[in-house]
Amino acid sequence: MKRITILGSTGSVGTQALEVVRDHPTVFKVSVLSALKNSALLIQQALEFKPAIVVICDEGKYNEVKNALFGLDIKVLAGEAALAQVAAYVDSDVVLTALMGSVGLKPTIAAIKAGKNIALANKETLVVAGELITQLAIENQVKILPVDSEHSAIFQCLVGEEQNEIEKIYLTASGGPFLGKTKDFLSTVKKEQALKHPNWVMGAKITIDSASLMNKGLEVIEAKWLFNLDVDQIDVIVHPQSIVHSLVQFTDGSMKAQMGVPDMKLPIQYALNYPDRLKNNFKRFNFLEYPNFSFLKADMETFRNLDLAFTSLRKGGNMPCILNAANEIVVEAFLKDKIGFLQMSEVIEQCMEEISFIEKPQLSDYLETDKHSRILAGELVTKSIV
Ligand code: MN3
Repeated sequence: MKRITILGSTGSVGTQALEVVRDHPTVFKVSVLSALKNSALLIQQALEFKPAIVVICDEGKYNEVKNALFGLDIKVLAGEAALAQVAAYVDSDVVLTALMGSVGLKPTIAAIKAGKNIALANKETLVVAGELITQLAIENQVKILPVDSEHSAIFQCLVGEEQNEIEKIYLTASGGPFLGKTKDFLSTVKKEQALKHPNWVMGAKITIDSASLMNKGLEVIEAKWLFNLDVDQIDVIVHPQSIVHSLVQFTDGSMKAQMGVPDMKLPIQYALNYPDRLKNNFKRFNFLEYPNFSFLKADMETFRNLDLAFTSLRKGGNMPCILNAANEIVVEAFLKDKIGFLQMSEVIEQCMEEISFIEKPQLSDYLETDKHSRILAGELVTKSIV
């Protein structure tokens, strides 16, 4: 049995991971579950999956969870700090980090130090501190197994290719709901339009990131660290059908792609049970439903976030951390109608210009950078007029 810790079990990836566990009761066992504030769902999940520990980050809901699970052999903890503690829980083999945003950093570090393999769904962790995390994983001999569909695709293409060099990777992007739109159009869009993703059902933050192409930008940075690449070895190609999940090109020009119907449960299942594949009844691809595949250049002039992400990666140091923190603030502001769609890029760019650059950051530098960028981005949002 693989014993699994799910940090962020009530979110989109978390709930889908539990569906995978439910379908394979002889393969997986849940050790730890954690939720930000959805206590009702956390209680329901705890009653069904009987983990040893649950964490509710919102401390105001501790009593509710504690009372609901009274008499059961389930330890209840509260507060964000408890995440790092449970990430190192001894009776667990894999930690699925399905948290939203840079809050995933500390628990991921704790899990790696405790020798746990990481099923990484929280891309912000690698965006903020990719160098530190990958180095730590090597030192502690743990695997970082990507859950992000594009990175899972690359990871699957690389199985059996350990001795072969990668020339280039292509990350595919659906283009999101605003594919082909102009800046004029984007200047007036509202959250309701941005939240309608054509192919994937995901949480609000990542859906907005997909609409602005920031999600692809974060994925470029994630790919750099996961696969130890130079920025020039990473390319983004728009593929609106979202069937080719990404491609690897080797030094002989040969390319491998991983394909499938868009369903996050597939990369989740692959990461949780790596290296073995599991039978399932997920929808199968049908060629007749897709007579044409298309591939287009990503429009980085209209969707500036992707360009900003490449710029931050070229600059290195704490620059991706600044980009990520500012982005978390502007997405939250956009979801509250406090800022326009295009202004999100403007605030991020200004933060990248104004926050002090640190070439070789330590963990404390990342945490400080994250904090300062959030404060500055918040001030810029307040000053902006929608
Ligand atoms: Mn993705």
